[in-house]
Amino acid sequence: MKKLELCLSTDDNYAKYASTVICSANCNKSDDEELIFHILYSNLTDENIEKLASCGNVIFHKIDKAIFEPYFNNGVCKNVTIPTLYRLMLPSLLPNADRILYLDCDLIVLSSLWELFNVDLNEDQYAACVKDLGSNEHIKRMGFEFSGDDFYFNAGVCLFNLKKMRHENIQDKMFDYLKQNWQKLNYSDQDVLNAVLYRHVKRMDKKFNFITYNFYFSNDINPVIAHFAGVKPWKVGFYNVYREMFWKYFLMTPFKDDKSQNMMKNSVLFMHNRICQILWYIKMYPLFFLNKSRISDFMRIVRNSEINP
Ligand SMILES: [Mn+2]
Repeated sequence: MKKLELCLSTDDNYAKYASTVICSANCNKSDDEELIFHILYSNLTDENIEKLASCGNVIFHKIDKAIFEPYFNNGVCKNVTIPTLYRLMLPSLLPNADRILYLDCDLIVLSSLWELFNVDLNEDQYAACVKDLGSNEHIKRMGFEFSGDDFYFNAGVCLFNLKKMRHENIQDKMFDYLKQNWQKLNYSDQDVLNAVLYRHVKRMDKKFNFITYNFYFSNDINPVIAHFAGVKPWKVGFYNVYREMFWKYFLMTPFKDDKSQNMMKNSVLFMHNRICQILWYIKMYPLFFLNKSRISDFMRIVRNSEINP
């Protein structure tokens, strides 16, 4: 049995989406894989804990929110909620784990994670991640020196080499950086991780952290992880074809009944949404109907979103 240790951070608002990540990963893992989910939280209701626990092999780690509260004054750590910062504590929190795969709660897992989890890391690599959109702008903004293949990564999917991070006290370095720079960080802990791990990260293929917005600009992508960075599939006006794929997995969770926005159950809204997705695609890529491979990609995702009764 291959054992994979994964980590999510959540609060009550995101519990249903954390649950969607877990159910999608369990649904698409290989038979010889065992997934263990570490959940970092500071506040979860008993009901949400019970629901999350029922999704699979889940271990809960309660974090003292007060550790991070000083960095949230004046809304400076904007765009994120406090739980995303809990991952900075992973090296000390999981002293027995050599590596862990951190996943955001705004994504779905579409096939086995083993290739990512088990990737070879060099002596000097603390993590394995996917280059972010606008990597060069991020590097400029952060004031990093740049040469060759250096990149700023998207921290929504991170394989952390915890053993090496512990060995070199990376957790202390990240907290030092956070303490000194929190007032000027645009992307909070993602900036912290990039600043401390820069040039010590293995660059992974974008299929391991496929930003769904990229769908309009890519051919033949078969993501292992589809990441809804930016606009979320549970928001009105999200017209990406991966939306129904998200709802397919959401409906496998114990939260399936508490979502009034669920358009999968309303055929008029469902059709409206599909038409908007095509119109939006044409807006982003006017040659859509002239490109057979784009159409077949689109149809493949539509087919894979079907819910088996
Ligand atoms: Mn995200």
